Amino acid sequence: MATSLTTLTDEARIALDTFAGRASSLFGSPSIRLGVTGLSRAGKTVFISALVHNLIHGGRLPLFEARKSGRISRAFLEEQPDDAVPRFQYEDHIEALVESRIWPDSTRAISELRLTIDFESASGWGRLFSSGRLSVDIVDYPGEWLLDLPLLGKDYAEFCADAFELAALPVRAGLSAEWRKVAETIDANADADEMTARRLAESFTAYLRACKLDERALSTLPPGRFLMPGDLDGSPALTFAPLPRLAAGRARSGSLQAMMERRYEAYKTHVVKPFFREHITRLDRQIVLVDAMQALNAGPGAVADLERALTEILACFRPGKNAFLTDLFSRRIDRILIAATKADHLHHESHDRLQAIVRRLADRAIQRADFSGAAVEVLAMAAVRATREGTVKQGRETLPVIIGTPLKGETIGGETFDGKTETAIFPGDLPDKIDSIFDEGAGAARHEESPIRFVRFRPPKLERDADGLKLSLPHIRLDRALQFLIGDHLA
Ligand SMILES: Nc1nc2c(ncn2[C@@H]2O[C@H](COP(=O)(O)OP(=O)(O)OP(=O)(O)O)[C@@H](O)[C@H]2O)c(=O)[nH]1
Ligand SMILES: [Mg+2]
Repeated sequence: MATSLTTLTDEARIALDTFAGRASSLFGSPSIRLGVTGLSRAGKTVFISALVHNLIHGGRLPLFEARKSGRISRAFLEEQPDDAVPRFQYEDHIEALVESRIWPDSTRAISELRLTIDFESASGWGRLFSSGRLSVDIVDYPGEWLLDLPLLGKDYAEFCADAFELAALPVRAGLSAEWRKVAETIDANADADEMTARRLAESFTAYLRACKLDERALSTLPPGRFLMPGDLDGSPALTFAPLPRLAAGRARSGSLQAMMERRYEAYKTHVVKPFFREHITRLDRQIVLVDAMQALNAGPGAVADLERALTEILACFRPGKNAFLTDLFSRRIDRILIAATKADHLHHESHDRLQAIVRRLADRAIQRADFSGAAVEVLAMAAVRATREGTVKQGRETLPVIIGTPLKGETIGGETFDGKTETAIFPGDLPDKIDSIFDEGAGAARHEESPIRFVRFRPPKLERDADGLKLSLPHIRLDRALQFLIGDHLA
């Protein structure tokens, strides 16, 4: 009874929200909500900062038509529509990137920004009818939270089965051994006990954390709040874990299984669903950022895991398949850009290969999700270009290199960098036969020699123009991304 009541109020609220959204676009300036989607460390915060900076500061955007043809008169930040959501700290992020040349911290909570663009329509017809103003609302959030969306379609028993199946994979077996050992000793039908629940949740969280470390770079790690709890740390809704050998049918009242099941459902109701409802279902356009470089660097097991996470997450954006989710969508996403970020880690000769790899990664997800009616494009890009290109002569050979300042503590072939010295690095080539990258059997347990040499660079030192003003942040194909995501609204 209680659950059906929540559902009812949920839906009533969404209907109201949608009405309010339409009304404001009838009477105010038109607005679109751009979803910046991506797992943790994919580059969401950097992408949003660079996008806004380039629009506000007249960045070089030759492939963004409205800018190229000089039709944008002004781009500026405006008050955001949702009063209860913190503002995206744009100025702080830019200060960090441009002045201190450090990357922003991992995002711990949700935030929002409204960017408004004044433009002149390209056609006389459009000039007559369009207000010449478009507001773009962008939301930033911790990537881990995205991992929770697939849980909405799973009950506790399915969550447990999936968790144990994943944990037994070669790439995870070692990392999960301790948690599984603890879990094996537990009788799901025993009396509920807080200390047991805590011990299991802690051990399960430790396993998820180990999977996330750089050298493993695994992606499918729900529940997301176990890794990024925000203000829910230690609450009952976060103190649960998968149990082995569940009782068939209904769990005995008062048992550990009943307790875990209730908490799992509470997590979905109070944590996942509000996030999904308030932020995901209201999107018009979406960019999905994928850090393929990190997964490639860690080996085929990590690549397969990234593909799994993407497929499950994109399925949640699919209209029409899952009735429960579809009902929640108030709008329809009509364009989706899947973008391989951090392409500045590779020489441009490899950009097409990176794009092909991400296309292949997303392929199954796109097919399974069946985004009927939505245009989907794939792109290799860098929101902030931290390197430039050059060549180095080695004997008779001329090697293409990338030049940048590796972050302090990064290593390559035994050399450790100090965070100050500019260095030329031969990044290696991505293989032209991409099948080997996806062959999980090949090097799953131990990671194989990676085809690329991957180091993180500091954000770039900005050039100054003749007047001594700093130019805007350099990028790779950010303009193409912009054209696809909002270009048609500025036509
Ligand atoms: N070279 C380069 N590095 C990037 C770029 N974008 C992101 N990075 C790197 O990736 C890291 C993560 O980027 P963020 O934008 O913080 O990622 P996020 O998706 O917001 O991550 P969470 O907030 O943890 O979900 C940064 O600290 C940089 O090291 C890029 O365009 N070029
Ligand atoms: Mg972030």
